[in-house]
Amino acid sequence: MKTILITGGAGFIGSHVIRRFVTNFPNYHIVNLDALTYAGNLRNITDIENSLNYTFVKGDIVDVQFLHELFAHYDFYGVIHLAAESHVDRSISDPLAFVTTNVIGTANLLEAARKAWQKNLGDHLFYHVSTDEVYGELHNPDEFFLETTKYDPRSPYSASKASSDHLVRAYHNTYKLPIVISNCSNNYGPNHFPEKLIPLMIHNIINEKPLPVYGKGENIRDWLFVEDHARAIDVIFHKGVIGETYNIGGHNEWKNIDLVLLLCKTMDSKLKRPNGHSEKLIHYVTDRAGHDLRYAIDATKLKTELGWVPSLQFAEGLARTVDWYLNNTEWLNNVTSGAYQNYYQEMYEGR
Ligand code: NAD
Ligand code: TDX
Repeated sequence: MKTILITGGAGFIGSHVIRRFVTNFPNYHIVNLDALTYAGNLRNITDIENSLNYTFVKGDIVDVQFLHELFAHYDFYGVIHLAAESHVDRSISDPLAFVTTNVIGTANLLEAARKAWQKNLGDHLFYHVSTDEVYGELHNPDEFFLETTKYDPRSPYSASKASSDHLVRAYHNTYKLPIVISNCSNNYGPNHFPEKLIPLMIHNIINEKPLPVYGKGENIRDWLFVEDHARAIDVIFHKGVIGETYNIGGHNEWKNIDLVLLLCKTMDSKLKRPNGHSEKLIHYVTDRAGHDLRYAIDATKLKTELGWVPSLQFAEGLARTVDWYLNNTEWLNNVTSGAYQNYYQEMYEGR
């Protein structure tokens, strides 16, 4: 039985990765390491929490001593590293938290793996999950991010993720640590914390609150259903070539304002509100500092080399997402009470 460490498994994407691995691979023992920050929520994975091949460990990747002890206790075959501070706006107000978790935390994890695996390094795998934001922003509509695109991170979040990618590659080059990296576009789906565009808009539409669109709403993102990302991670973990990087994306670009309008329309119909009702809530607010214009991934390498393509059309994915939030009001109320209220006020009031 192989034991695999998944970090950040109580978060948005991590919860889908945990569910997929615990369910599909009964011969793996999955250890979920998560610090349960504001973004970590064990309610995301209640359905698998009693599985025999699953263990949850509460812990912080910033604590290197703790990591050494964890690696001494479990004989990990591999690591899938998702734990991170993940929200660009928070990285603008508190950049050091991003350096601490995303840079130092990743360095600690690499060091714990290198030390624990030194006798048979080649028999292990360190999979680092990263973002398309490391490549910077695009202006020309014909341009896409390739695995060979030069890094040009422009926010504290993307700079911290880029640094962590560089550290992972440095451990491969210097110590021969077997690694793979993937850089994915914007995810959406169930369990998405309502600080991010889609769940924030869904939450505000439900509550008939203003819908804060940054700038003119012309920035473009490429959206991928989170279960498709989890499947890509599965494919890359099992079939990816050591030392390689794979881009993951949905080929599904949306201007923010068009996406918000689509959400308004979808939700008006689901909530049996008159057509155009939620659209009136749209409120253009001061732009995000350094707001990247467009991200767009070319995922040809993953398709041709490992056979992965997105499975879900956006209309279906978005309908499933909206239904999930409408059917999980307790989850939504739970994560939007308390500290979220202060966050929301600081981020949006008077903007
Ligand atoms: P998230 O914020 O929803 O979850 C992050 C998880 O990491 C939480 O459960 C949190 O408790 C945990 N965590 C944070 N700091 C920790 C620490 N110091 N020690 C241990 N655990 C800690 O993030 P997400 O959106 O699920 O993103 C997961 C990963 O995927 C991140 O590395 C992110 O950069 C990357 N990514 C995200 C997207 C996206 O669209 N959300 C796209 C591409 C890549
Ligand atoms: O209230 C909002 N209004 C708004 O117009 C919010 C929260 C966002 N936006 C805009 C900013 C972006 O152009 O919507 C777009 C998407 O914003 P986010 O959901 O915050 O995502 P983004 O900044 O694109 O980053 C996401 O994708 C890449 C994730 O948060 C990252 O973790 C991931 O790496």
